[in-house]
Amino acid sequence: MATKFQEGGQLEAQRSRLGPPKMYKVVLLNDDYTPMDFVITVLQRFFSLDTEQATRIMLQVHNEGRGVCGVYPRDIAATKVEQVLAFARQHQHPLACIMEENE
Ligand code: TYC
Repeated sequence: MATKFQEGGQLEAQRSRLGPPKMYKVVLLNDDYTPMDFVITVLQRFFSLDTEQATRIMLQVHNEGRGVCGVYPRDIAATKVEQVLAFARQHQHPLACIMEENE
């Protein structure tokens, strides 16, 4: 316990000297096959968006090729990408989702 606490304290001190942690955008990409309703469901389920926000982002992806679902610390962004891809594969849709550094 004592060791863990010390390690945690050192990591915390290092991070504050280096500034805030990097943040990552989770981005949905367009394709010709995934149904629009399914994309709206994904945005509601994994990004806690209401129907209006989810519809707006889905249409942006459909019309412009990509759209940002949210911006998160690295581990959370990576988990969201995995969850979206697993859910899409379960339903046999080719939906693509990536993360990229938020500059
Ligand atoms: N282009 C798809 C269609 O016409 C809809 C779609 C929207 C697919 C967003 C993927 O990330 C996406 N059914």
